[in-house]
Amino acid sequence: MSAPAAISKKVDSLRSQIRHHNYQYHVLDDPEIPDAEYDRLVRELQKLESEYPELITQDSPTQRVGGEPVKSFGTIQHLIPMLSLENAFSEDELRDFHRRVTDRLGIDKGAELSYAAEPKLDGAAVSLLYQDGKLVRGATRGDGTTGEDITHNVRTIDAVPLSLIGNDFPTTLEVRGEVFMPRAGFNAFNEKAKKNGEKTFVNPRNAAAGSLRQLDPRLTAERPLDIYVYSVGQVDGGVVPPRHSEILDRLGGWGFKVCPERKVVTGIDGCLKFYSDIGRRRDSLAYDIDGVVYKVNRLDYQERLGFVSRAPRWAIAHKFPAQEELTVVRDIEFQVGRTGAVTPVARLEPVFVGGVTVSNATLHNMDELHRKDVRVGDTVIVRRAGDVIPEVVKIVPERRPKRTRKVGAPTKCPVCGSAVVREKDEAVARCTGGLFCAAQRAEALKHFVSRRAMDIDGLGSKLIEQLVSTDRIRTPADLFDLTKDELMDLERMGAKSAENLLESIERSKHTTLPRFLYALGIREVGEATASSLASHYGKLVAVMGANEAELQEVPDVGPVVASRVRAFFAEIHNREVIQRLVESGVTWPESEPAPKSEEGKLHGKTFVLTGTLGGMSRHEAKDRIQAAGGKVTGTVSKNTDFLVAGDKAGSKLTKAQNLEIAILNEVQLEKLLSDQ
Ligand code: 5U1
Repeated sequence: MSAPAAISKKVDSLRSQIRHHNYQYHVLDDPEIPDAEYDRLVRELQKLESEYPELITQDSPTQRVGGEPVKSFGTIQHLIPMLSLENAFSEDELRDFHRRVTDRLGIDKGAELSYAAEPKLDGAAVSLLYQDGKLVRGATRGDGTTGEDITHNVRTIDAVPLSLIGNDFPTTLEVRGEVFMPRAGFNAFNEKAKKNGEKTFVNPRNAAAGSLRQLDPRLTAERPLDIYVYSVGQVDGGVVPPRHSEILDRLGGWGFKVCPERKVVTGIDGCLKFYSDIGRRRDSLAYDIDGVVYKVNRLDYQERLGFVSRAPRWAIAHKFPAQEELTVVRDIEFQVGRTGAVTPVARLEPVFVGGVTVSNATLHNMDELHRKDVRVGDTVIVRRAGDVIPEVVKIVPERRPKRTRKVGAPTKCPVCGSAVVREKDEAVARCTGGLFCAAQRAEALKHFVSRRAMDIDGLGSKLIEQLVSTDRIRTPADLFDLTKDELMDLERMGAKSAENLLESIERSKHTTLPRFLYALGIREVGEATASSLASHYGKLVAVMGANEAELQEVPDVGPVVASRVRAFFAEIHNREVIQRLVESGVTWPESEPAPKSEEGKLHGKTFVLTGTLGGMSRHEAKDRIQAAGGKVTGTVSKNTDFLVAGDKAGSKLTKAQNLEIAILNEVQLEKLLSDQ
């Protein structure tokens, strides 16, 4: 018995709704409905499909997950070879590339040549083949000519469309791109694997490649994979536009996810600017990249340029300095931090990585040291990504020498000799010396004077260590009693530097409450929390007097933070230090406490934040809106009152314009907040 026509129609309608919401959520990052509503649609479709299995189709959104494991990977021949890219490791190499391109094309106006530029993701290259708009095959790059059939796995990636949107796509369309694991997903995945005693991945690239090479698609489905497509391969029964950038736009319209950072740039100057812009933002992107790619934008030019062996002459990858290198562990020592955390640190043969020379790398904690089995003498992979502290990723077992030395957990603090204890359920061991420990005192001071805290210029680590080890400074309050003569007694400190430092200490006395709270170094209180506390309470005495339940009324303050704040101010010693700081002249403007949410002027108003705000972080903006009684959500809808749009605002801005929602820039938001 076949399904009634009404059921078949309902199934079609549910599928197109689910596809639409999938696209909004996974591709545009702009969900229109809550997750629960989406789940309801999927469940309804699943129910109908189980009642009428004859209606199940391969491209139904229910068919992503749950396929049977395959016994082995089939091999496939790529219809058109999957090429690799030539690399440029320097500006000179990029200029050579540009010169070769313009010479071959015979154009002397190289300055006006357009390139399609985008980040080069650190993932796994794949080919996706669509027939009549349906995904029929997914393959790895392999050696470029022959790849592995991973259709069962690519189908599980939510951002891979199973069927395309619209009706103007070619009958045969092969699309190429990079499957990657966003950093947040990678970290969460590894955390979970660690907890369960399972194997972790070394980096997001290995995680993506490893996930695609699973025989069981149910395992791949559990991995937080994503994709950006970057080119087309075989195209039959249809046409694509004459510029690479337009092809990417078209792919976006058919339902593929294309990198939002892509841009058309002009000439070598445009390329270099793109490289430095992306390089600057590299650490704030949600995924790992290892450079940027430029492609001559006009396809007729690409055709004229052709190929050399396996790489096109019309494209190049401009690489960032490597973030991982090999080196040898000379020793393993223990460092004591501001909160007493005792961290194993590998002392390394100096190595140039991530743009600087690295000779120390963290091993995080003893569990990590044991898990990675790092020993003195081992060759290790060191990673330095952006401003993040360099870390030992893993050892290279094949290079382990016959004689290595294992290092055990210290029972006494290497600096003050106090006991080192590890609380139950804590990964880190801590020195119990508190402010008796010179290392903890020095680290607390370094934090206190740091740029985003009290911002005292000219007081570097070496000076602080001298001041602490000679006992001239025991608490931050002692800083404000320093004299010029005392400073001039220190190594490498002349009269002029001493004067400058005293001036800088004097200047720092005029600060703000968020900075002061942050500078105190309360555990779990970072800049955002300090800001929240300051805007909620307005005055320091109010923060100091709040109990744990009251503290939890502050946006983003949960039980752990509340108990840390309470414990800090309950400590008589800390109150004395604060008292002395205030007596020394440290001061900040205080304000009235923020109104309770039902009293705030923004009460009842819903905001959505999008794009990059220049003067304040999104987090800070959110805290301040909430402190004024407003609500901040992630989705633009007819219930939104204001969209705050920063730089590079994307689809949320368009949607807000379509819904005629009031749009504020940062200055207007600031005004709205300060009028409260
Ligand atoms: N972003 C990007 N990555 N990537 C890798 N574009 C790009 N293009 C590639 C490769 C291998 O090859 C082109 C020749 C299509």
